[in-house]
Amino acid sequence: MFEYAPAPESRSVVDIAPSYGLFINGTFEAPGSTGGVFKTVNPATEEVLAEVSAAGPEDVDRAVAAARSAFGPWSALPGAERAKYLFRIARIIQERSRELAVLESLDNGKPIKESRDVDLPLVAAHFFYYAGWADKLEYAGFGENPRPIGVAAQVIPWNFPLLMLAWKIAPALATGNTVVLKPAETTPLSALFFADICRQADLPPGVVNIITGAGETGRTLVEHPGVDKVAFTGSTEVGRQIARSVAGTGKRLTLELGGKAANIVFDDAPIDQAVEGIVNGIFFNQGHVCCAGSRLLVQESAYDEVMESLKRRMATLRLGDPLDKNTDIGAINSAEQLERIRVLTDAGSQEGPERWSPPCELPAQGFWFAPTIFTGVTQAHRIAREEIFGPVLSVLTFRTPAEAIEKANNTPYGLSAGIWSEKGSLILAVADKLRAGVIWANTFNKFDPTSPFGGYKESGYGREGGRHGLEAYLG
Ligand code: TXE
Repeated sequence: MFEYAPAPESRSVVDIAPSYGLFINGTFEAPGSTGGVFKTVNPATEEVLAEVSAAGPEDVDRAVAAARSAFGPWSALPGAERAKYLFRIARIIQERSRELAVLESLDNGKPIKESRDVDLPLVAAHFFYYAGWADKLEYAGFGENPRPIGVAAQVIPWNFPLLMLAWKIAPALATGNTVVLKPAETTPLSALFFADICRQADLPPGVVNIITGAGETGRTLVEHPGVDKVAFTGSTEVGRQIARSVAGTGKRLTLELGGKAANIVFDDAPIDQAVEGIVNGIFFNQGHVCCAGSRLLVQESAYDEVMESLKRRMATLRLGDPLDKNTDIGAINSAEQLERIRVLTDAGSQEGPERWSPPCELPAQGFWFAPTIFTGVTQAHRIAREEIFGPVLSVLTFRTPAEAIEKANNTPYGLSAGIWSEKGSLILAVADKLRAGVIWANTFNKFDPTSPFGGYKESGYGREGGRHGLEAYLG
């Protein structure tokens, strides 16, 4: 696992200040008397990266008021003018992508090759894509004079900090809404750098406000009476709380919550390709992915071949320094998340399934978890039912397509699924019966700004991405 160690990407390309304020009405401000401060750390080293402000109720009031004042003029701008700002933001993101990729890997723990080659290109692509919509809304079937909703409260998680921000802010701005966004408390830095990009792009003050803080700040924001629309990505538990608090207020709500996706491999699938898809499906971003292929369903007749090839491939994965360009598996984002993974994997070991990891030495400092598979898993086991959100794969088997469908759908979630087969007719027939918002065929974890993304059941409701992503921001 550690046979080769090239020079890491230099962290000197990013200049992190010792402390950050809240970005309200176009300027960084210290929190008021109800706020505070907290530290954000590099999960690979536990080194403190910066001190960040925790917005209190007064700060939330100011941010919502700033977004409200900016809403009138911003929504009155011709779409082509709003597009210019979004194009400008997209170009600045491209120009600063090396710096932002290093920052994201430092604050989140993800491998630099993922932040550099996946996150950042997709972040820019979302701004370009929605910039292109801003002056075409009346042609998209939303009515002759599509109306923005108003002030959007957006609360995002830590697994794709800048990409989740792009998913939320780009369509909101394209449609003429203004925004107060709260990043996750373990990954606030890239959102604060994005605030600086808004200034660089001369975005009018108040159109985007970034307030940092923990769950309490998020709760205060989504419950604020000055908010017209709430967009949340995070845990199902918090999603439920938000749905309850928003009920009856007239606020519009979209929720993107957890998942327990099935990656279904039929015996006629090209096995090498399928194994790449299985590895990418669960080990990409340390498995901190809501649509991760965390349940592998293998047809019994292909089981031995798939497992042998999968273990061989897993033994080549390199775990370590997120800034090393050859790292495949970085750090777990926080001590809390590591503990959640440990609790569920301990339960897995105790319940009977067999546990396997390739030989792997974990760094002494920081939060780490070796890539792990459990075989002999049944649907009754906790590791087959609960979202682990880590580099842990539960392997189940099936004999017939009907059994694969039954097992894939046997989950309270419904966000994504993957199907591997040479037969197009089989893929279509199975896909038709899966209750999942996104279904990949002979690939996994493919994202594109033009495609809608969202779930069924406890995975939430509403769609982000594509034309559908605009609907959520039009009244
Ligand atoms: O999520 P939280 P956590 C799942 C995953 C993970 C588990 C817990 O299974 O192990 O959730 O992660 C803010 N009102 N997902 O604890 O708490 C919080 O500050 C308003 C899947 O990190 O939901 C952060 O900004 N906001 C998921 C954001 O919500 C509140 C991604 C997410 O944090 C709040 C993340 C409240 N009452 C975790 N409480 C996915 N769908 O991708 C917290 N927050």
